[in-house]
Amino acid sequence: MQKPILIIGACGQIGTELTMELRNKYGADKVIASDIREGNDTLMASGPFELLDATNYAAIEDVVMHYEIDEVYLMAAMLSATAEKFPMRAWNLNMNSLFNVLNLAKENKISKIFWPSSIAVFGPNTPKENTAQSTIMEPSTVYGISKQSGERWCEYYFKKFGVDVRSVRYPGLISWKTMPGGGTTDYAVEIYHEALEKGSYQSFLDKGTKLPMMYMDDAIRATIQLMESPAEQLTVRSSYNLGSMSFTPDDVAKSIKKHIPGFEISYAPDFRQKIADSWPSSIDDTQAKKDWDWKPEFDLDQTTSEMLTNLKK
Ligand code: AKB
Repeated sequence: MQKPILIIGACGQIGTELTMELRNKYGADKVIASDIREGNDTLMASGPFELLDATNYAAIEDVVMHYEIDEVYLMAAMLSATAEKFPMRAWNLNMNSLFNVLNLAKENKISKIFWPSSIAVFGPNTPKENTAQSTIMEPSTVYGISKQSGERWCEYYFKKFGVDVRSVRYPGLISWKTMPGGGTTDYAVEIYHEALEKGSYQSFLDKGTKLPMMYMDDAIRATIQLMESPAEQLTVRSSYNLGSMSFTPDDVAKSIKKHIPGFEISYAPDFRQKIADSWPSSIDDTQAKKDWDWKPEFDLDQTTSEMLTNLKK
């Protein structure tokens, strides 16, 4: 029987869908959602919720003890674009929240952790195409530095203390249920909203900026699949490369035009262009495929069709 799960950062873009999917799978009362603020009505009505600051160790420990939590998914984080504006706040949130859950596991108060890393761990010196699991990293953003450090700490806690921590390097994630906030890949969600509302979109990334991306259903499936895999199959305890598709703003625009022929896109790159330019264009996820049978399902046209159909509703 599934033991109770705590999701920290349950009201964000990934947390919302992860919470709903885990509740469908294991039962609503087995999945405790928590965040610094309340989430949307559907999430709030779907099961137990706690207001929780991910940087407060004692508060997390109280919730863990109260609900007899066994697994924690730590989804709270400040993303790349916002982190450039508030470097110390980003470092504080992204690192201290991770230490809090790693230390809870070290003290045997929880037994398994999921922590998200990102393609932002790579930097301008990383080979851009088919970026390998292990390669030059040297991230040049505040967010990337925090994720790269987090990966090192995850592996350290696994090797030194036997902490069962699991992680994937998410690409940009596309979803219609909850908006992303503060990321460089957010254009790939905004574009669908504005295509329906205005018939046009001004992209903050340039026409040819190719980045690794993924539809949210694939991301949620990958996350749960990794968490359910037998520990002895996992050879990576920093974070797994996770691939799906790669596209440019121009590619999305062309895909949208198949549904909305009059759709128009224009380009006004801002400070996020430099962040995007430092990231890979495509990802080699051979290790995830080998270790836990990872297989993406959605390509760009399927994503476009899902996004437009569901947003229209
Ligand atoms: C961001 O754009 O900051 C995130 C990410 C790629 O981790 N979506």
